[in-house]
Amino acid sequence: MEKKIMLGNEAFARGAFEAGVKVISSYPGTPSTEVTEAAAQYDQIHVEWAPNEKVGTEVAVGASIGGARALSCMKHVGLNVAADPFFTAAYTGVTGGLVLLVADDNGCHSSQNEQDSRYHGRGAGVPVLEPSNAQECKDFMKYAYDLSEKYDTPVLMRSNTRISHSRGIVTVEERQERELKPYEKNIQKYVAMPAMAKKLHVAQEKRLNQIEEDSKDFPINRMEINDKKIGIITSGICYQYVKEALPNASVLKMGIINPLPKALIKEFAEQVEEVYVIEEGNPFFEEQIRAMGIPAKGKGMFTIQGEYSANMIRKAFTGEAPECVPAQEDAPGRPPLLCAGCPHRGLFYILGKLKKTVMGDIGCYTLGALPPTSAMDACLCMGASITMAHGFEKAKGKEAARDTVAVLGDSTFFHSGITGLINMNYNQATGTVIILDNRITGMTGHQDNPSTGKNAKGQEAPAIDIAQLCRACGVEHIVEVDPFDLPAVEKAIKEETAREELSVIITKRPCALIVKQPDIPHVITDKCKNCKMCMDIGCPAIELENGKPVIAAERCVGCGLCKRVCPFDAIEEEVK
Ligand SMILES: Cc1ncc(C[n+]2csc(CCOP(=O)(O)OP(=O)(O)O)c2C)c(N)n1
Repeated sequence: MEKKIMLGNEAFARGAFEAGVKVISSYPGTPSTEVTEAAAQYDQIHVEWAPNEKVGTEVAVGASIGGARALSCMKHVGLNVAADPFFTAAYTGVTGGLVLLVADDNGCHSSQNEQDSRYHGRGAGVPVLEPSNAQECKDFMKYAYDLSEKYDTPVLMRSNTRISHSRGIVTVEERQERELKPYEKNIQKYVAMPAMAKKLHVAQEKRLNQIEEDSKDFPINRMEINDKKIGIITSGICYQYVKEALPNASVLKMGIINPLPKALIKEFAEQVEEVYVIEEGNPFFEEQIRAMGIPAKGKGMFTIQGEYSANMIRKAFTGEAPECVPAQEDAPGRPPLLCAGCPHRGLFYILGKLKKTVMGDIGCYTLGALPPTSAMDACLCMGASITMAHGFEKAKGKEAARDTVAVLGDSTFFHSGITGLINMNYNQATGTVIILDNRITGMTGHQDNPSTGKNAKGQEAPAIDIAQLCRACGVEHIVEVDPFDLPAVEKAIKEETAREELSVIITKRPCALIVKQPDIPHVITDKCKNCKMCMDIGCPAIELENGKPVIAAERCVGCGLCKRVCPFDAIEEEVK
């Protein structure tokens, strides 16, 4: 058997491959994205990017009804978007095995919150599995499909940033090809209307109870009895921290985390003197274990915030922790910035200059909120820019809201912006929506989307024309501009926000990382009056040297935006 070093997410994909999965439909979201990207390398699997997580989940449900093993992957907040099909699929159950993979982000490395998906699994009443290393990512995936088919239920596979993004040695095996399970019409099972749903709910509760009872024998749980003074109940990445910090402690490592393997927990608690629960996030295990009458300690010692570490656990138990090398105190702060050459920069420069109120959204462009452009007022969740701008207008009245615009990216528009735009048209809004079409899903690492002309496997696909789509949503006034053509951007914003009707501005320029600029760096000449206007665009290639701006040639991609904002023609292309 071959061994490979794999990222947790690659191992999940390998597990799906070996389990004979046929259909994967996902929406990107850090830290889950690479599962779908890695799976797209396998010819035997149909892999697609869906426009959002609800669509991806429903495609997977359809594939499962059709008899195939299916998967949908998403980040934690994506599960909110998919919650509607997810909660009811938990009633209907499956034909082919169905797994939803959700990756949490403890520590908010790349997310707007630290939402704990375990509650969704419990709320929906489905089994939740949580691996603790790359090998388990692969093995648990295969186990999840067996569970799904055995108990007729979707399974939630829970990961997080550390599990998804760390590498480990994985033993790979052959794919087990699976015949499609025959489709049989069964409206009692698949038509979730009230009369059926009541019965389905009863069946769902029964199977969950059965899973709980059987879970004491699941090989994915492990009891390690060592020193009996300290007994730790844990799962996932925290297991690794515990083993490093307290190698002599007794540990119950749970692989299934909903329903909790209660019989094992009881058996473990009886064997150790003190029970501790170590889990990142909320006291999900602790509260349930305490409700079993076990006086477990947990959040009294540990925070619900951020990520844990071996050091933090060692310190909590022994009062001591090895010295960490402190961060260099005088190291300069490095706030995140739009890339050099990013097309979004031109738009935010003008929005800042015009002092617009900007209802923002999630994508690379959220960085427009930070200095020096400081051109964003709110950012909530994907698609919310359009709907927040609409609510703002309805609250304040059309005149007072005239200086307000919504700003969102192309992928975000497809994800959940379209319905907001339809709502604006239907409810007679007069505002302006700006769609930043950089022809890619930039923030999550360049996934294709319905307007890029390519599918998840990199093959040609139909490309939706965003302007036509907006027109079909009822918008009559649509302007397309190059975001680096600053006078045109300014004109469009002024004219469209002055309008009495709803309008859309589409800024069109590909992401600087997909279309290489000519690569001719710019230089600042003697004509420079040190007005520092070029610093206002926040380009990472422009810095101050002895109080004067200079362009760092190694970072400059030659986009020329600085040249366009310089009032003294002091920026020129470098002649080599
Ligand atoms: C519900 C949800 N799903 C996924 C994500 C992850 N995510 C953040 S922004 C984004 C898309 C960004 O692409 P786009 O709108 O095209 O803007 P760009 O980054 O290219 O500027 C994604 C997928 C998220 N934050 N929330």
